[in-house]
Amino acid sequence: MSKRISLTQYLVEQQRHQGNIPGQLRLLIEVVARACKTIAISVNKGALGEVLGTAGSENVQGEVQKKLDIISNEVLIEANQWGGHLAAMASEEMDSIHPVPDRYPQGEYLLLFDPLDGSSNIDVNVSIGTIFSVLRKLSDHENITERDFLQPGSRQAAAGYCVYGPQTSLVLTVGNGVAMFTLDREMGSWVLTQEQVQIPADTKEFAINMSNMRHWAPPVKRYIDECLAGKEGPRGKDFNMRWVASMVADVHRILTRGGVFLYPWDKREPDKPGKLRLMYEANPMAFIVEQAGGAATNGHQRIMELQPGKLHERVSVVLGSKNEVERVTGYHAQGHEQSHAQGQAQPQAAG
Ligand code: P6P
Repeated sequence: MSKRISLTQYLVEQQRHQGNIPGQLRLLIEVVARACKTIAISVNKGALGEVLGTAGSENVQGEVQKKLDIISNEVLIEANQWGGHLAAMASEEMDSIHPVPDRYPQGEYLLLFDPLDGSSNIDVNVSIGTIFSVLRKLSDHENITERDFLQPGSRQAAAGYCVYGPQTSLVLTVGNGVAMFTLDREMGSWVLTQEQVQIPADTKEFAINMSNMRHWAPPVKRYIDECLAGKEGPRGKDFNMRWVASMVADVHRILTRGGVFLYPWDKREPDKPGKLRLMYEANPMAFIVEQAGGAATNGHQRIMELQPGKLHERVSVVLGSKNEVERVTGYHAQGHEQSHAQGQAQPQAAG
């Protein structure tokens, strides 16, 4: 068996060769990775651990919280607040930011996370995951506010996710490519299983919730119709479809074998640019996908260029194999030109 490289050794060697993982960032990543192992233990217990079902509360998004949503959120808060590497945290499950308590030293980083993405899959034993994004604290004042978090995704220092599936996998980027680690449950350690992950530029597989088809904007409808037309259609090839309804699982498949993932604006709630959240779902996944040679836009521009206005704002997402993302984005641009020429309003792009 080839020499096993642990997460710690990977991070130390990245720092030695690339100098892009200062001590506080290495501690942050290792603490989050350890927290994901704790979450995995609860997830894997299922019905035996009395962790299934709803918690009888709603989150800031107005979504029913599952017991594991709250457990995962608390695990990440508890694990990260004492180490001196963070100034504050933000979570899908918390209305406002969580500054590090005064009894602990304040660090240089801000951590954002969706503690358990794909909650609707928990009770039916389908893969779910944790998504995290790391920003640097820009101001030197002590009292961190929501404004300190409102940085474009291009400023992320690191991003990653953990998928709790048949294997428990940790995927990480610090801006020098994408690495994958698999949890060795016997040893309780993360083992490097792939480095410099690359997403194929082309694909024959798309991921979208087809039940929303009648609500899509024309460019999305055109793209999917052409995929469905297969060999006889303008694409000249047949396509396959997948939709796990856990972004982490769909993104992990795309990182592993290519594909394009779409959660676009639709007219069910026209004031919302999309369902997914910019700061702790779209931005970290966009960083990872771009670092793996893929692309990530909101249909109009790079997700990582968007200037956030609110902590929990939503965004349209098109990400994955570069040539497919560019095709979808191109259809939006053509649609915009046509609508502009006809003087019609275009669906919201972001915000
Ligand atoms: P729908 C999970 O709730 C999530 O935020 C993403 O992980 C997933 O891609 C999407 O929503 C699924 O949404 O509308 O298909 O249930």
